[in-house]
Amino acid sequence: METGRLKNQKRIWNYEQLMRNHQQLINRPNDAIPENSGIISRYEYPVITAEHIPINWRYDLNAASNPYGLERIGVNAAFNAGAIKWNDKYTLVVRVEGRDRKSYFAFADSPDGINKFKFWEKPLLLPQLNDPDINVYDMRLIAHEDGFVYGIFCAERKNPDAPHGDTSSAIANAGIIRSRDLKNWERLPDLISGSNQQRNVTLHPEFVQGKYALYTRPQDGFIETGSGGGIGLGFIDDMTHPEVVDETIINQKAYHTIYELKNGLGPSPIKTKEGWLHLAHGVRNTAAGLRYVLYLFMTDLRDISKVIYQPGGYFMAPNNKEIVGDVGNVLFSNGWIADNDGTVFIYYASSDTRTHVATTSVNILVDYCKNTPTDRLSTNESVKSILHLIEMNELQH
Ligand code: M1P
Repeated sequence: METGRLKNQKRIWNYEQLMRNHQQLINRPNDAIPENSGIISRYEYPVITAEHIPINWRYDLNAASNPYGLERIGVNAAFNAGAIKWNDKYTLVVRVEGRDRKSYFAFADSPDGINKFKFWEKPLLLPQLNDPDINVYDMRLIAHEDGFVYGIFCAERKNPDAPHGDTSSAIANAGIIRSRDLKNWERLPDLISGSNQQRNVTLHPEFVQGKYALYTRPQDGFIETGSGGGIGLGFIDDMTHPEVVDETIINQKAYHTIYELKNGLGPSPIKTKEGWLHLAHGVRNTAAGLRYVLYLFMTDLRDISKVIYQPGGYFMAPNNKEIVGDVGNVLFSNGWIADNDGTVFIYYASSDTRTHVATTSVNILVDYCKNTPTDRLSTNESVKSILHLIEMNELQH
């Protein structure tokens, strides 16, 4: 018979309590916190965390084989979610990262985009190519006008040319799946492009002159951008042979900006009357490591390679609790949903750990893009923008 501390440990196993706590977490009300800037509302709690992962994905519920009620397959983080409105539900494909550092995809949905996000029955088992994925992450979901929903994600494998003893060099490329029901997925070949490394790839939702238009982020190295410096745009004739041609950089990294080191597109753009609205992340280096913030820009409706508005600075940066996590000082977004009434739900992750929502509207985002001064790349130009605003305000009195 077990006595003392061991006996107490056995008492911890309480399946009902575990389920109750989990339900409470999922049903916890989440209040909006409007920001003084007027641009977005954040929410009190993240919408999805590692703790939201279903109990039966983590615990062996058989008391005989799990007498101590231990968690068998732990989750490290639940973040960087792609998003789509599907059957009237706000549906996310979440990057779930196990404690073994392998990420996988799992769908979750909510009736209102903010509350009660609940995972589907099982995580997604991705169809594999001949060269299996070692890790996958950051899926964008795109309802394309061809009738398919595409899932474009980063598929990572060890660099076969890494020198002996180098166990970390990797090759990242864009993996592609498509579906008509979000349940049955067809795997297409990985992206064929002129670049060694592709992350942050997503598809434009409409055909452009009969072709698929793809946003890319070519890089020379897994971490180093090298000569590939920004968000690219290229074209594909046939998604079953996804070779991107005419890839050009449409949004560049630049010295002493929030995207000095690198940038990358988030989700696919939202169509507005005044242009395509884009959400991206910008990265700069600091003494404390990389800092990832979110920014917006708009492109022309007729020429999607032309940036027509780009507000200076960031749109959202990690704040308070968001700064801390597995990879600190990071905001990242690869999913947003624009509702028919113009409400926009921005699903963003903080510090590679958890998923949040921020809400705003298409009108506010367009106004923000059109009327926030651009970054004119020097401190004096920034002061001139402030002086101009003060002058304009003086005219009000
Ligand atoms: O750790 C921050 C982010 O780093 C990568 O983004 P990028 O390719 O732009 O540097 C990705 O691994 C992303 O998942 C991660 O959130």
